[in-house]
Amino acid sequence: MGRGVRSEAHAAERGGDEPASSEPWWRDAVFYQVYVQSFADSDGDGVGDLEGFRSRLGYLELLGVDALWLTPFYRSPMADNGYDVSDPRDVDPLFGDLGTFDALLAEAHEHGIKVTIDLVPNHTSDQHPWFQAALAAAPGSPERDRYIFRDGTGAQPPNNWVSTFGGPAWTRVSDGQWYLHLFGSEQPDLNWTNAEVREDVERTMRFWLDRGVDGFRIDVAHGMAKPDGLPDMDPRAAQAAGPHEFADPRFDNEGLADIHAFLRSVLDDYPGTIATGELWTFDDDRLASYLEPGRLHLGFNFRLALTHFDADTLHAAIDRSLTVPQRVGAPATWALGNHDVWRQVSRYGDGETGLRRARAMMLVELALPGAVYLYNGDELGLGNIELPPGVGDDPRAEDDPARNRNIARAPIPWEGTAPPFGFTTGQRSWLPLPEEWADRTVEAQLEDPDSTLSLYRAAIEARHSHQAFGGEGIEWYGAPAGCFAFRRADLDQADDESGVVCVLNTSGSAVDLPPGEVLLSSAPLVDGQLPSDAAAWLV
Ligand code: TEU
Repeated sequence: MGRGVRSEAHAAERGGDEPASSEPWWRDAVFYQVYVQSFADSDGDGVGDLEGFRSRLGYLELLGVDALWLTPFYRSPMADNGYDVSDPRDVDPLFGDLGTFDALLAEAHEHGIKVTIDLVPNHTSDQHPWFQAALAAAPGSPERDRYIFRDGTGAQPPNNWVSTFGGPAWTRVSDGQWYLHLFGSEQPDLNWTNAEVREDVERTMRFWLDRGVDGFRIDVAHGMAKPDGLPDMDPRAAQAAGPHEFADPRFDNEGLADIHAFLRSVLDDYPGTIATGELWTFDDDRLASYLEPGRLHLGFNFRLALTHFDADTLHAAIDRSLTVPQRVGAPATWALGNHDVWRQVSRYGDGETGLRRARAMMLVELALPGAVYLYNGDELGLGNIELPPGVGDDPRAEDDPARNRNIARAPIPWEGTAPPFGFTTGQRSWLPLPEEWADRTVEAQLEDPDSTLSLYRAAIEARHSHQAFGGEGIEWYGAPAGCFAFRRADLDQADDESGVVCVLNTSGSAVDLPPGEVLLSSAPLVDGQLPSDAAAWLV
């Protein structure tokens, strides 16, 4: 059954007279992030590819997701797993070709699944023809103006900015000038005040939109604009964990409003397509400004992912994440993780405890109004992996192995009893799959009603079919210490006492549940009580 059919049914269940099309699909969609090199490998080289992914589309329909986000599969020297793009309008041979992409796009649409892809407009690869031309050209040339080249002071770079991967954000070229890179030195930042940069990004967007994609996830959407004069940063900002507590002129600059409006204007030529900004922005006003009408549709932010498993702090984080976008008429966007942060199972304590908490948080996340992003493997309850020395190097971990993001990017275990669990027909996968994942494979979980995969499927299904998920509000209930409870319902209908109540227990002991029938619970009830590290939905 196509998604369109289902959303009509959904609207009818809500009792609205509005046709289903009046609510844009993305406002409450469940997105699924496919980390392409880790999803499914069709050619045995140990790296996931577009054909492998296409062959597994049925799984995503079974899971019930509405839309996909594919991480970069463009031509790239792979210095940063494809976020260093040398040709944004072609498929890297590692992943297939344009024909494979077109086939998978058509097939995803046949399954009723929307497809969004990554757009990397902040920087290119150092192997991009533009950057090669810039290196060959003289200081002050039009070729250099597409990037951010500056003179330093003696042997000192132009300012004190550091790369988010560590070390200076400037690299010196042979004639003495420096170029800026907020990420690796293989990822020179583009100059967004240069008209050619805009034209080229527009060309890239239209290239993929004309092929039929449903939108983009905008990489580093808080970073494309740089402030005049490139003032120094507060060095403490580099160490700040998550929230930007110190002055950081590298990000969140004024010029972004115009850039976001420009991206939006291109998308507006393709009705129904969207831009989701990757926003490491923790200032509420600024985050809201990015989502004003005429700017980005959705703001993928990290507040929920960076909040630890504690009912009170989660309650506050949810309130903020909900109200900030709603101020400007945008839906909230929820994510517990992605390919840049630790797997939630590992963040919440690893082992059985980590898994229990991750399952509970999934029920919380899917009960919330707005768009939800899931990251491939979360539905299998995967945690971080250990990397043997020399395997899976990450440019972010050059100075500090603890910052390696590849521990959260292991391939998907599909079937069988030993690695590589059907991920590849070859012997080796680009990152190892742990032996212990024999009970985490798709095959092992699919028919098991108690599995994490079954819980995800049931939650996504209920989110799509239950009328309580129609509204955009939540109402908090009183709850015992260490717990919270909210009712998800259409709050516009004042007398509506229906709805789904979501209860989370982060306390150390079991608690009584409010009245109602248990629709789903992340762990079995114990004598009718919700155990610790668990959540439940009641109707
Ligand atoms: O990530 C950007 C990013 O996550 C950050 O480094 C962020 O700017 C910083 O932590 C703020 O504190 C995206 C991709 O998701 C990532 O995989 C890429 O490596 C990066 O862009 C470069 O393209």
